[in-house]
Amino acid sequence: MRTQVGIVGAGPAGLLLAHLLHLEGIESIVLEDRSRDYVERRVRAGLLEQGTVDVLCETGVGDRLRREAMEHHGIHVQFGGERHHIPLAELTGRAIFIYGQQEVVKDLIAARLAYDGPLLFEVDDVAVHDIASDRPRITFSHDGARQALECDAIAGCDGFHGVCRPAAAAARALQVFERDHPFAWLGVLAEVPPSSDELIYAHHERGFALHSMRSPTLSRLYLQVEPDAPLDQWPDERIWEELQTRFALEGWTLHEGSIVEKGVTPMRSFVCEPMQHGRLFLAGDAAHIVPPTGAKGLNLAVHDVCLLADALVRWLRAGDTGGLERYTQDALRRVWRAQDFSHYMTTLLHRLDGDPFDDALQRARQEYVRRSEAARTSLAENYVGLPRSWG
Ligand code: RFL
Ligand code: PHB
Repeated sequence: MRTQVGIVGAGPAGLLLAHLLHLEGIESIVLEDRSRDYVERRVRAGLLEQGTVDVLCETGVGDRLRREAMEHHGIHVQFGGERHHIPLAELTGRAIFIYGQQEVVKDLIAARLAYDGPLLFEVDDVAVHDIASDRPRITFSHDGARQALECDAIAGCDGFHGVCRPAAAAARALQVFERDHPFAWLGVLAEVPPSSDELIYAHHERGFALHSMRSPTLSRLYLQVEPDAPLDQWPDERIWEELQTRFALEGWTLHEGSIVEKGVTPMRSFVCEPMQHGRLFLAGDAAHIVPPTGAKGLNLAVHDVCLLADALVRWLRAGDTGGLERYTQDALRRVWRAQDFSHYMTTLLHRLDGDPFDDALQRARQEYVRRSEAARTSLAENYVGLPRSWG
């Protein structure tokens, strides 16, 4: 088997890359180790930046998104027993959109299959070879048969636990920048209309809580919990009780409903540099992870593959290697801005259990957000996402 670009992983990064390449007449094959049903049901991100929505709409995969996404012009942050509104659109001229990651994935899979683009689910034992040569290969098993796929380039879009970053690291020294946060998020999906028309990020002495949503009838809620918190310690009643405590505000009610999905996510900040070796290019969570407090991971994955698609097209069409050579540098500019912002939001709003100095800094930062329009504008500018002019 042969193709121009072999893509490992059918998450948002891999599927969008395949789509962008197809629009430019470049062939690719996408290999995914899970089933279609699994990737279409996996509940993860929910918040898309305006720039992400623009990319999906401009490339013809935004029809359902345009109809179903919920456009928000602000968020609430709560601390010290008070709730403060951050009017994102007024401060930045841009909005944010609520539309589940699995809906983006469904739309991209449907688009891929509509033009018979190769997309293989349930592949096993994926490995990449000869990445420093001009004939890199991917080997894998599918339907019981071992296959080899020869490519011009390989895109490692296989998420944080994939095989591509370790393959790059085995071939060259990758520098890793990492911070583990001493807590996790318990996320639930509940069949109850959202109790607020905009997201609420709450800091409470018992820990952080986030109120988000998926639709007019589905709420998405998160609680800061101990890392590796076993789910059986979190029966539904305990979750609602804890949410009620952390969001409590006079004159406001958190509506409860039946919990239909539950999961625990560790909080991690991670970047590997460079994001490439030879003909292997990493994109999205395969190269970097941010804590979800800033809602940046999926948006960064989209930005990476826009850069990568453009660079691959120029190389495969005209032999111009400039974009590929600059890929890491161009992608990391936005990645590090998002790392800083996600770290800021995380330490602004979580229970830190740190030393008194950290707690005092946190209070000073919250006070600054409460009192200064400049602080709120900075938060808003980062939250809605940097404009395209940032590169
Ligand atoms: P993904 O989505 O992990 O996709 C990688 C795909 O590769 C497959 N795979 C392999 N396939 C073949 N061979 C192998 N050896 C393979 N190993 C793995 C996997 O099955 C999978 O299908 O990475 P990608 O495409 O880079 O996308 C990144 C996003 O998924 C991630 O950044 C976001 O979900 C992060 N995130 C958020 N991002 C936002 O922009 N806004 C948000 O509101 C937001 N909220 C969140 C989030 C992530 C969360 N969790 C669960 C981590 C909220 C949560 C709770
Ligand atoms: C979500 O809706 O899943 C969501 C929203 C905002 C975040 C993280 C997750 O910061």
